[in-house]
Amino acid sequence: MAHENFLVELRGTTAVVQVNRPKALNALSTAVLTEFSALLDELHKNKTLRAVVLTGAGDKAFIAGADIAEMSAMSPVLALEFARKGQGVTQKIEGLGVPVIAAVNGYALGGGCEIALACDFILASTTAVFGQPEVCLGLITGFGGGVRLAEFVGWPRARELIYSGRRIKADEALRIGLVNRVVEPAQLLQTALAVADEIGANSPLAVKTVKAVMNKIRSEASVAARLDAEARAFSSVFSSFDQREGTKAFLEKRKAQFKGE
Ligand code: DAK
Repeated sequence: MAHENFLVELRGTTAVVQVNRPKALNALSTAVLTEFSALLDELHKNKTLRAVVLTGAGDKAFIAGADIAEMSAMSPVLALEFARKGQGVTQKIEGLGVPVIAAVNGYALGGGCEIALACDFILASTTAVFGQPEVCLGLITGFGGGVRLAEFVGWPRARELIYSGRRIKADEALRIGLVNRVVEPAQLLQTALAVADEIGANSPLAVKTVKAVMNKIRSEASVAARLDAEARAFSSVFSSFDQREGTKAFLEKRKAQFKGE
């Protein structure tokens, strides 16, 4: 299948996918997102694949964000559709049966950073620049970036980056845990392919299963853990005097005499 905004190349068992819209620094328009979604469906069907490396064409940008020109004229209804389309792409990346490695070779801003965050992990070149500058444009993150950024760097750092819209370079991204490794630009693809080969040498079934289970645990654990913590806290008061006194007092239609124990 021919792609208008992507270059796709098979290197052994790894698909190297380049977002290729140089005139807009690979910004994500509706057309790019639609094509991206179809491309991920195609990759999903390829049973010989063991990994995907996602990068940007050219040496300037991974993805410079969602398409600002398109967003400038969007109604709230279209914005919702756009956000859903972008979220659909991030979910398909997470749902792919093989790991997706983001090889960030330049600007990864806004929606571009969010796409990198949806990948299994991020490798970066020394020229990479990350940021969530949506608030500088009167926007907010739309492709699930807030939550995923917090998973990578923790809530306080994510808040600071998202509220300030500040851009950070590769060395800071490495320090705060946003990226796993930083290499020279000329080494980036080669490094990503080497990691992909390492993964590809393992049981595809085991890798697929562990990717799925890690994503499942990640998305469910917070809710499950919260519910569990709540249930345990609820149960813990049942060994107290106050619980017995409070419920008893209600049934006896009198004011409870609590002891705080
Ligand atoms: N969209 C559209 N075009 C873009 C673009 C973008 N995000 N980024 C760059 N371009 C275009 C530029 O307009 C320019 O086009 P021409 O003027 O040549 O026609 C061309 O790419 C080259 O860019 P520059 O001339 O600006 O290149 P520089 O090297 O000087 O600067 C830069 C590179 C990356 C620093 C600069 O282009 C820049 O600041 N770009 C914008 C980066 C940015 O703010 N990205 C975040 C966008 S906001 C939501 C869904 C999604 C999102 C939000 C909400 N919902 C629906 C709820 C996501 C939002 C975002 O991603």
